[in-house]
Amino acid sequence: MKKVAIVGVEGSGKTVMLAGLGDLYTYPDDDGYFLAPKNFGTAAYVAEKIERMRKGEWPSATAGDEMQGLDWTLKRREPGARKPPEKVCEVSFLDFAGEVYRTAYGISGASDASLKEQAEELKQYVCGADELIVLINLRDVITNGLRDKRVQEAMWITKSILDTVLGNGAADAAPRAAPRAAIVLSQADSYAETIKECGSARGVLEKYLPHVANEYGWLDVFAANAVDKTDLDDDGNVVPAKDFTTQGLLPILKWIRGEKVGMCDVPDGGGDVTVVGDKKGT
Ligand SMILES: Nc1nc2c(ncn2[C@@H]2O[C@H](COP(=O)(O)OP(=O)(O)OP(=O)(O)O)[C@@H](O)[C@H]2O)c(=O)[nH]1
Ligand SMILES: [Mg+2]
Repeated sequence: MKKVAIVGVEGSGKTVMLAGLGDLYTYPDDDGYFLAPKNFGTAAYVAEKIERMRKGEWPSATAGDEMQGLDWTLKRREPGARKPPEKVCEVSFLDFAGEVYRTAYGISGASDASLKEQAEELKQYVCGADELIVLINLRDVITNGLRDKRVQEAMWITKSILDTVLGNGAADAAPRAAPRAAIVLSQADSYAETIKECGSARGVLEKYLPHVANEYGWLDVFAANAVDKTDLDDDGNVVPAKDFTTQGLLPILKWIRGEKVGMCDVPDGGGDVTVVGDKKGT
């Protein structure tokens, strides 16, 4: 079983992304890959969240005591072949509250015992993961700037988890081989123009988070978005458009399959900007 840890602070987009992945890969992609849920819990999680989004509502923020394991089998169906799909690997994810992540890797400890327990569980999950995807919602950085306290803390947590899992000299560094890791700029539809201006996801990281780019720019860096189309509701809030697709998550499973995504290897950030949909209220 390949364990993939997708981590990010509150509101970085974990829940929407995981539901979107399940939805996107219900049907085989161009290469025939799809995700078959291994249990009812996983299938129900995806169905409930996606149904809500189709009605123009985002899923609720994940509660502090809510930890949901999601298990899929990645399969490949050869188009037109009259034989069962080939099983590629099993993939498991964990959805959890960003608050737990903040407690596990942030600057302040938890006074709450159950939060502490959850944070330990998360650390163990991350420690045992084969692959790590760190979500950064750059919209907050672009909008509020690096002086914003929450932005600063989010970046500190990002550094802390990467140092821990990659074993950058920290005392509690992972005692085993470092997992494969990627930085994914989440909700990229909402700052697609900026990514285009900067030429690539790596370029936007270099511009807005130069210290993260300096230390971790050697990792795979790419952009993804769980919805490609949004609307404004009566109160002016951005909500998923009824006909949204989750195509903007294609790079994630590609990366998990071990393929190159976008222009990850181009140091000067050449052309391929893999952001699907870039308009609000369309
Ligand atoms: N435009 C756009 N907005 C998104 C996308 N994904 C998430 N959002 C927005 O970000 C909010 C938070 O997303 P969640 O998936 O709930 O975030 P989370 O990381 O699970 O947050 P916690 O459960 O609090 O840790 C959503 O309610 C949406 O407003 C996306 O792909 N595009
Ligand atoms: Mg959540």
